[in-house]
Amino acid sequence: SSSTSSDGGSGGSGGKKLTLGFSQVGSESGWRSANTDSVKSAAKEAGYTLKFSDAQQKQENQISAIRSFIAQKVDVIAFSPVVVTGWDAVLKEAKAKKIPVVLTDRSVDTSDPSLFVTLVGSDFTDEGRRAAKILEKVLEKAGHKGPVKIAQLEGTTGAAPAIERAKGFKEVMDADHKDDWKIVVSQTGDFTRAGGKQVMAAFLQSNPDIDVLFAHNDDMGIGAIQAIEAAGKKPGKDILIVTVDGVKDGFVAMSEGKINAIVECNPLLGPQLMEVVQKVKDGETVERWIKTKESDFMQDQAKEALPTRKY
Ligand code: GZL
Repeated sequence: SSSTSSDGGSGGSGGKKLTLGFSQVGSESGWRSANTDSVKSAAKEAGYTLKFSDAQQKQENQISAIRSFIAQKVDVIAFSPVVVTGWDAVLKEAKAKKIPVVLTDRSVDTSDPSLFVTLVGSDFTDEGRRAAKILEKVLEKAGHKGPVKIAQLEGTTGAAPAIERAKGFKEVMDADHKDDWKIVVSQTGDFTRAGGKQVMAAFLQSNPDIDVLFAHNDDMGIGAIQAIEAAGKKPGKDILIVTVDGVKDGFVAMSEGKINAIVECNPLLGPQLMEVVQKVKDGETVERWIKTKESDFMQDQAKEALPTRKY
């Protein structure tokens, strides 16, 4: 079953401490661990009582965690939905008990927009576009001429970042690279290192002449690097690699020349989340989408950036 923990805040500004129920996707990647740390430390800092549940990437665990937060009458429920569909019923139960819901990181597809107040998170479609744009720079720097055969390691099937990163990347491909870029193979690696390694090994069997790997997160890219090296090829040279996230291990791989560029996806959502949770509890209106700030990095920026990376 999923693990649930709760730690009392360090005493808020008088009055009843705000209690926040948070359902986290799991602990599948370096990004997720950094996101969890940010949520927990920001809740402590804000003096909130945090009830935290790790769903181990299973939607049913998130749904039962949300149900238990409702039963415990928490003030606000926040969660990062592992996939975009299947939330209406449980969110309607929260609405019936007048418990506001805040989404962080990933969004949901719902016919009833009143089921959540706001999303604190990145624009994944834009991350996909940025990945394609930075790939143009990587190809130019590598002096690549002619057609480009691309392998894509997709995130968790049905998850917003997987759907939207693929969509944004394809938008740029269709607009600017109809004649020279082709995604020859694409499959989910479930955002994990093991998944990236396993699927990349299979890609190399069926498509030994891949020029580029676009991985939806650093962890799958790092797993893929192991498979590429096992196949006797040089990651970052024989196969150019672009990933998303910007976790420390991604920057290390980039400083070693094994990843060519990284599109940052900021996991440090804790402070923004706590700020919006207080406003929501106080009945203030908040923006529908509170976007995180993030940038992109080429390989030659890795060494200099590493010491100041916060996650
Ligand atoms: C993106 C987040 C994704 C990361 C992965 O905001 O949902 O999930 O890109 C993580 O590393 O597993």
